[in-house]
Amino acid sequence: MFSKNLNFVRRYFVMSLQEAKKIAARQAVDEHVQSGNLVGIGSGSTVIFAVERLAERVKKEDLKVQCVPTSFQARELVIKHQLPLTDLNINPLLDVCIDGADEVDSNLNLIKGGGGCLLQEKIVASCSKKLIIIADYTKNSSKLGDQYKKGIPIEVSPMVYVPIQKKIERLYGGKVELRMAVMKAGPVITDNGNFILDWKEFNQDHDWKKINTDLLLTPGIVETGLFIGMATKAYFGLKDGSIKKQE
Ligand code: ABF
Repeated sequence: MFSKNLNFVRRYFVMSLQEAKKIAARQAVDEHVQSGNLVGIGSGSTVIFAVERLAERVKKEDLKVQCVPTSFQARELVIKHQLPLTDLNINPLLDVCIDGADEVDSNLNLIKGGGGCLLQEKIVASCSKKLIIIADYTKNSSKLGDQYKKGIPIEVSPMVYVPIQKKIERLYGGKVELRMAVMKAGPVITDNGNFILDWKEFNQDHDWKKINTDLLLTPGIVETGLFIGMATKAYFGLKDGSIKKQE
């Protein structure tokens, strides 16, 4: 009986979370993508709904778009939906990038990279006129670290991950862990052949802009999952089926 109830609660929660992602994604695509646009395609589960909506509009409205993916997953998604692919060397400035996030604070600062695609995500976002974030209600927080407990992802060169781990812990505190693959078979390797460190239990009152700049000056740190001052607007699907917009 207890496990039946638990399953019901779990199913309801999962479904409503999926629904929350879906409504945010569809609304963002409808409000920010126009025919002729070059669109950056983020990674993660929420972006799947955005690409589905794009494909739907291409069929229904004869919308013309070209897409730049931020990961292998995003590229596969674009191909599956038969959307035209392009890249930043052909089209260096995109109209909009639509992407998910692990956490969004009240100043629209983000933690991204839970899926390990932070480098490409930041590159594509930095080449876009607008970065539109789509997420469910669990991603909305007041301070970075309030919601997302898996840490701030930092992509590093494999040859220097231990010195970087130690340096971050010494300078800023917290715990820095090497991200391992499922069953701890070995470290996660990014699409760019690097490792990922997850910086956990950090002080939430850091000056994130400064920390991000300092980290990026460290040889061996390729990119951080701190997206500071980059997002234009965020769409959060809420439990009651409404959407919260933040800009
Ligand atoms: C990527 O996917 C990220 O940077 C973030 O880690 C994640 C969000 O995933 P989801 O949409 O599945 O919550 O965009």
